[in-house]
Amino acid sequence: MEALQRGQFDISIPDNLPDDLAELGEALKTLAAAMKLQSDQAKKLAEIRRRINEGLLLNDVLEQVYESFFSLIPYDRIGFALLEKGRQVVRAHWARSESAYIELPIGYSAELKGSSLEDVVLSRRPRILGDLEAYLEQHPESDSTRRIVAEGMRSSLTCPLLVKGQPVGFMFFSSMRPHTYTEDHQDFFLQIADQLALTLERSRLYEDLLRMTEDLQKTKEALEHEASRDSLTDLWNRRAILDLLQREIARSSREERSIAAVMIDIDHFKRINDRIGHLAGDQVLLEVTRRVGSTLRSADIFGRIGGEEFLIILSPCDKKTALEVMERARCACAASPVSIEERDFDLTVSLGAAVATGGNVDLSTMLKAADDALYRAKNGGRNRSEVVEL
Ligand code: GH3
Ligand code: MG
Ligand code: MG
Repeated sequence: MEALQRGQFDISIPDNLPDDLAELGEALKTLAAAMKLQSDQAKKLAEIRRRINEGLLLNDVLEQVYESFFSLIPYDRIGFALLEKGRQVVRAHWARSESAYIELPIGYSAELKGSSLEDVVLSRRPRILGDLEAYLEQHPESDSTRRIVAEGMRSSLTCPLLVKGQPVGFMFFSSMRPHTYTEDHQDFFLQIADQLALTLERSRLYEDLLRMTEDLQKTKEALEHEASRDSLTDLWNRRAILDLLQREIARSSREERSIAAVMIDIDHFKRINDRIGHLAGDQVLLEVTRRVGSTLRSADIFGRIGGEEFLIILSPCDKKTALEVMERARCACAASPVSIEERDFDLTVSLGAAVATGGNVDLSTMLKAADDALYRAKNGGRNRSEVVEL
């Protein structure tokens, strides 16, 4: 009795006791065996509770279920399905099986109404099917049973998952042997059902939240992209490129680096527009974007500040480098005519740059200087590069 109180269930009874004491001894041994079974099951349940509680992601929780339930409920396959669309549809969400193939795949869905699962929902009790082949003969319309039988399963225990009394889904235990499940298995499941349902629901909500956060992030990035990009060329738009220039000016004066702002303007663009129309003019703008872009490095910042005017920010960049970059861009544009609707058009651009090497410049000084340089390039005959040093 003392040993039993200490939780030691392997008790020994001395031999050669008087009959009545020997009878009591046998009774104590039976009691000890029953207590040991109960204690083992309580430990296993506690272990399962601990393990399913650890998972935050649905799949982790389900993996834990697959790994740990076996000690209490035998199975060759576990499936998990969620009720969707106002509880009208059951959708297979997860499955693990010892069988070589899965006939009832994840994503498989069926109407709850009229299915045998509806009874499980209504009774709110786990249901045992001891012989799935016999069940299929009686219910040939049950597609899910047909699939499970094709996977080699012969008996099943279907458990409803309830949160605050409302069904949220099902856990399916299946065995390759018929008549695997008993009332004990039903009872084991019921002991853990509430917590399991809550944990699964919690992780499902958590995953919904993760997905929503991800979607929001993507929408935010798309909006930011849209707000800062030029819709025709996908270059930085006027607002963005001027913001970037402001930031780069501040940074270069902090780090005592040189910086160049290069303005590019297409020569006689009005003529192109007048001759071939506005839409074809847009093609020319795209061609200039491609040609100039192909001469730049990834660190160079390229934007469109107006109709046929572009801006490039280079940093660090002295006068010599600025001129090299400008000439490369100019030559790329003038290299060959642009052909639109089977007609060739000569394409040239004029470039004007402001280069600041000593710091202490501001945005408007820089833009004004670049504009002056561009004006000189136009006046000097176009298809030229001019640089103003600040
Ligand atoms: P230059 O710069 O050599 O002095 O002559 P230009 O003809 O290019 O100069 P101007 O700035 O007078 O004309 C620019 C023209 O660009 C005016 C307008 O018709 C056209 N333009 C402005 N924005 C767009 C646009 O988004 N698409 C098209 N197709 N044309 C545009
Ligand atoms: Mg212009
Ligand atoms: Mg122009």
